[in-house]
Amino acid sequence: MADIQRDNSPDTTAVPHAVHRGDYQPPTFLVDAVALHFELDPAATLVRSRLVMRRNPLARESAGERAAPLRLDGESLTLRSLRLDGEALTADLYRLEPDGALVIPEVPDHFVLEVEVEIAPAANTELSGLYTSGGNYYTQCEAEGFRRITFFPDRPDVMARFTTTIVADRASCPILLSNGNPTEAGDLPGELPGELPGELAAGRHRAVWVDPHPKPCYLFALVAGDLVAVRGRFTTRSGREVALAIWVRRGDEDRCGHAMRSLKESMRWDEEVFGLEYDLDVFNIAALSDFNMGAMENKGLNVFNTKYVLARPDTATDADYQGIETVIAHEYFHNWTGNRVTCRDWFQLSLKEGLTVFRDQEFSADMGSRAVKRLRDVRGLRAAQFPEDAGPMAHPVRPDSYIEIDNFYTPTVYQKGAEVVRMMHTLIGAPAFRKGMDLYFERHDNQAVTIEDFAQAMQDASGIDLSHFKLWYAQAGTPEVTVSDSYDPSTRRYVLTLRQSTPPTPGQPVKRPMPIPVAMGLLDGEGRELPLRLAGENTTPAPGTRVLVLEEAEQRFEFEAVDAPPVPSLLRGYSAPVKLLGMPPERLRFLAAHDTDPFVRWESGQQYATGVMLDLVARHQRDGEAALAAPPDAGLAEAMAATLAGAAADPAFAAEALLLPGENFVADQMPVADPAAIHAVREALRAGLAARLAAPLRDAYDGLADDGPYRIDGASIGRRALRNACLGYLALGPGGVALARAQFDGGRNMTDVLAALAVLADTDSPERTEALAAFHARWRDDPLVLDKWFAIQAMARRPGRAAPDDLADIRALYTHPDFDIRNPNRVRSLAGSFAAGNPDRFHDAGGAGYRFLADVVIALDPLNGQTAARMVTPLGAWRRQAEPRAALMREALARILAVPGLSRGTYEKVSKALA
Ligand code: B3K
Ligand code: ZN
Repeated sequence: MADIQRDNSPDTTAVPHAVHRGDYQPPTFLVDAVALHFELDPAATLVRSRLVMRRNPLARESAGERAAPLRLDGESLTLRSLRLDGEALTADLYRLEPDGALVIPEVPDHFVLEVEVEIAPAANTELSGLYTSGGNYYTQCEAEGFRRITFFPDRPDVMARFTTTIVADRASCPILLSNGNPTEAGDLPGELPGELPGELAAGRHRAVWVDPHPKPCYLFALVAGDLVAVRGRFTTRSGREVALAIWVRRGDEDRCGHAMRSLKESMRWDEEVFGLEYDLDVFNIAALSDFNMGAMENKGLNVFNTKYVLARPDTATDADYQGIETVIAHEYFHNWTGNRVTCRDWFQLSLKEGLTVFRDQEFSADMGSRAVKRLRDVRGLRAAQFPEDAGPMAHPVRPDSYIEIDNFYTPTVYQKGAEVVRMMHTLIGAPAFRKGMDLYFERHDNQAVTIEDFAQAMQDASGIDLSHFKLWYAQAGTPEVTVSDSYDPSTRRYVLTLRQSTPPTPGQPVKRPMPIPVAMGLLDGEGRELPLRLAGENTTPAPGTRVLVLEEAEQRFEFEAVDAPPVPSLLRGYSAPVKLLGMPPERLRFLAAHDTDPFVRWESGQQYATGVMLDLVARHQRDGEAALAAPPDAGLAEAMAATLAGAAADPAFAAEALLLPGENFVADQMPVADPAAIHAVREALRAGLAARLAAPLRDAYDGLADDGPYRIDGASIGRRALRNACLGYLALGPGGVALARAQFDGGRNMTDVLAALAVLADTDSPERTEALAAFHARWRDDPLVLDKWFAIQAMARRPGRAAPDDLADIRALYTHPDFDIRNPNRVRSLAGSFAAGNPDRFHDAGGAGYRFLADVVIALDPLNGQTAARMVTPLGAWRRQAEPRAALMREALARILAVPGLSRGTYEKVSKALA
């Protein structure tokens, strides 16, 4: 072995540079097989790798040029030894680059490279690569974490077969997991094909895992430690027996039932809907509490944030249960959309993420209420993706460049990406979409491909030209569709005119018209569907929904044989991720009451309420508090009363319809936001509605009381949601605090307890103090529940209390003994919930909210750049605020940017926000 010991920590003084999509080159070298050997130790883990490599025949090397050198990515690795075809390499035969890469100038066309590195998992606070959490070992490699484990071509288009040997202390690490199938385990050292010889110390044991499926290194995983399994079985429809296991810390076994059920349902659903079966003998899920995101789809060994695994009625809300179902499904579905067929490069990220979100949305829709699922997904899109599209980080679903790829796991790539897939599904129809999926797997199994390849499969399977449609992947920004229409009773002709435009975004000043599928129907004055026939069509008019495609900047759609003046119902099911403008309030009210499409019913009610709120904000800006004294808008109050009266038919839907649009959503509809006025208006409107509807709200609340056993089915969830929506209003009236307190004390599940606590937290009462203290005392040792305690207080806004006092209380949570900046869930609970969920206090005109967020980012960045960068987002929206807020937000950003050695991700977010 060469006597070398070199550290390649990244050079933090270099100015980060951007990677461009157009610069893609195929890999110079391929890895056919990799054998990894880990000797686990918290301070000094040895990683030996044996790579069977060859030059890529497809790599471009211009004639006459010398054969390209071998370049392997690496970061924060200590190189111990290096052998090429069995020969130790002396220091003059390789070099370590400033970015951490290992370069070997001279290599043959085929060779075996053996590398030994040392890493320090316990010191890894970035939670990327191999790290420890609670004494156990976990990995996270997507997007570029594998290079923090060993030297490797860390890019998704290098797919290799992995064999992994893990050696560890048996007492502290009884469980050793990796990708693929387990082959051997035991105390004794042994020689396996492809494995490096190693000395095994006493008390240590080992396990060998073989993954038969070639995969990119971002899907590598290792989990080791003292874990217990909750087990299950699944038989695939072709008869493969799969052993399922969810690995958690001792004591959490009774919280895994819902995750296990969700997993089995996902496996069944993917077989039934897409014909996709699981392809290994085991499927493992490991859950831990220190995790940068929700979960990770590593082949055969998914790693999960405990938030998306652990649930018991007394610890988890209905929303948590639904989140678990969705995320378990999402990661499982990646086994085909992401793992078997993966991305050629990270610009194609939405190839796997948009498609897999679409799949998990469809799964959840099939498991519960399709209508409620859809409107919630749309609300999520508008809460996160629309602001992104309107802000400094706006980017196409397939971005053109990035500085830090971790910054591009965005609502645009995920949620808007899913909407783009959904539009294809709408345009070509479900049967052709299924054929397109089959063709995609037939063509590309075990390949790393592009978004074009996916669209091509859909085009070839459907015969529908999607070339214009692909603009959705390239053009950023949210299109705005304006509607106008006219009806001529003498000719019975109805003309619908739709216009579209997309605002400019950074780097894309001029936009082209997009192909926008508009699912629509026409209603007569009684709310009946009118038969539809476009001029020139030779068909019998048929009632119901049809899809128009708006492709030009402006298009007329002329309908014939329309017997009555119609009301158009547009974007049914939210058929495209656009903003619809130009619907007058009386039509919105009509549609909210009568449309046959539940999405349009909900949406029209929300748009109507938004209009009412925007009017009130304008009046508040003009007349001050006096504007709020008037009783609530009669149309809104009547709509709410009607919702309550008909709530029994669909409580979950009624609960959604009762909620007023959120403050951030209303702010997004204004050219310049006014957070304080929006908050005042929304609260006044809520109080007015609560007073006006006190009796029916109370009747509904009492009527929904449930003494039966806790159930997590759709009907029970809907009833709890409706009851808690009523509580939100009742709390504002006389006796409201006592009602919430009683629910808090008597609540038999976390959904009801937390809803009551949230209500109390927004009051200035002794009940608030007592309830928060009681909650803390009961749950102080339960991290996931304690996260809720932090979040509720971070989002609290007490009427009549001075802003500095509220902000001081929130800031005090940062120094609370239970706050831990190293735990991303805790950081998100406090700082993330505050910035996104408490707009009035975050946008405090004194700037204290901005300063707090900047302080968190600055403290977190050196420990965990990825999570720090995510926290920057709310500050980037300064252009949407008036002075003095805009200047104070810029000041907070500038203070972050001035910190030396900023992580690449935080640097990118902050510098783009200030550009
Ligand atoms: N693919 C992962 C996300 C990885 C994020 C890396 N910064 C989880 C998912 O989307 O399923
Ligand atoms: Zn995903």
